[in-house]
Amino acid sequence: MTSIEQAGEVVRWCRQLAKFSESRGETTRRFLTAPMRDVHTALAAWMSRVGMTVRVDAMGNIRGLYPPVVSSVPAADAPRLLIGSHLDTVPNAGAFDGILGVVMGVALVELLGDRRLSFAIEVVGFSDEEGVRFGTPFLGSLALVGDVDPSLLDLRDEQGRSLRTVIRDFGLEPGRLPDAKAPAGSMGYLEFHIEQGPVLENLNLPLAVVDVIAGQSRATATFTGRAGHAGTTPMKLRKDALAGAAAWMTEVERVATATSGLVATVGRLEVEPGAGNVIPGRATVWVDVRHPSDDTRKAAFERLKATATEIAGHRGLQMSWEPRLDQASVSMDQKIASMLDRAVEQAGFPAHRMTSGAGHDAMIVARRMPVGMMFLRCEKGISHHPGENVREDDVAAALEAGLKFLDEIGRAGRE
Ligand code: HGY
Ligand code: MN
Ligand code: MN
Repeated sequence: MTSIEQAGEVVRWCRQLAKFSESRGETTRRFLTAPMRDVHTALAAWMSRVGMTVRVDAMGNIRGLYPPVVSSVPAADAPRLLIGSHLDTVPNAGAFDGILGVVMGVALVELLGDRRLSFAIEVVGFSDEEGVRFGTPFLGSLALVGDVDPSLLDLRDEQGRSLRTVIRDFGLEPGRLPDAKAPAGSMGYLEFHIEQGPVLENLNLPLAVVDVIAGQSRATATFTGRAGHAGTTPMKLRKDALAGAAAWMTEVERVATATSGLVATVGRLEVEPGAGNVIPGRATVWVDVRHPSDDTRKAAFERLKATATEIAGHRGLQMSWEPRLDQASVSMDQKIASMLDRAVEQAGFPAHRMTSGAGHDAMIVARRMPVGMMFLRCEKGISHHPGENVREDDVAAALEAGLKFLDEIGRAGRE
């Protein structure tokens, strides 16, 4: 099979797996929901067909282990390269964010044919990177690196079900989470991912090698006032929680626009009681702040928290702030990045380095092993949207570069 033929298969697989969704007619697949089991079943069959042993670990990550041949030790003990990304999606997502990186791993192994490696490959499909169901991202990769704080198991989803219960209801055992850890001494982790932005398309390049993944801070700010009758309450006697939240959201945008390289987003807002003729008594705002420099990000985040307190104070509202993520910016392993540069050039394409504004599982996996990321151009930079799309020739380029990378890291392992 040629890379371009396999690229067609990769795109077909991604579009097929995108149909496994919590809602018909769109792609929404949160952590350990029913469609996640369908994805496991479909991927497990393909993984087995290409010679992998497959398991689903206690956090719901699918793990396909492809043994080396040139090795005197069993596959489980052989040096291991991990290739993966996430299986979960945001609501009404596209067909490539996350899942492309998992499908690429299996497709690469299948492309090896009878070429055998001196190391094992483990393809990992993480169960949760987006953090949509429990409000805390990276649950899958945290399990892989052994950093699942027991308190996480008490997190509750919108239906009030704990993470512990959801894991058990999926047929998995939280007590087995330690078995999810990647073996010490793993050679490294490679994540293929769509760029999710317009840079490669503007440069007319198919691929990029990531050098830094920007850090991110997330929190919820809850403004509490007093619900009241929309028709009988004079404006100056109101304690309108949503009006306060709206004033703050305008500040979030103003601060981000005024700070070079900073992005800040309010992507979710909950208003109570939520009737058009009732003055909102409570408004909860989800904020996401990112910057490649941790100092700049943290300073902006603290400033936005202080502004929320000020605005609430001027309006006679209460404001409670719940931090949800403080993820430092993560540099990719420079040895792996250089191997990826060479692999891209050997595949016939210019090597291009760039920063990732999006967060990825590689940020977490980097705690335990060297990590690298390869970006693929995505059409108009669209992502977190059903319009997400990749070109088959770019996927073929990534497969070619991926095969060259396997040669590179194999040589490095023998030196
Ligand atoms: O939000 C992100 O950066 C990623 O898509 N989870
Ligand atoms: Mn995403
Ligand atoms: Mn992603």
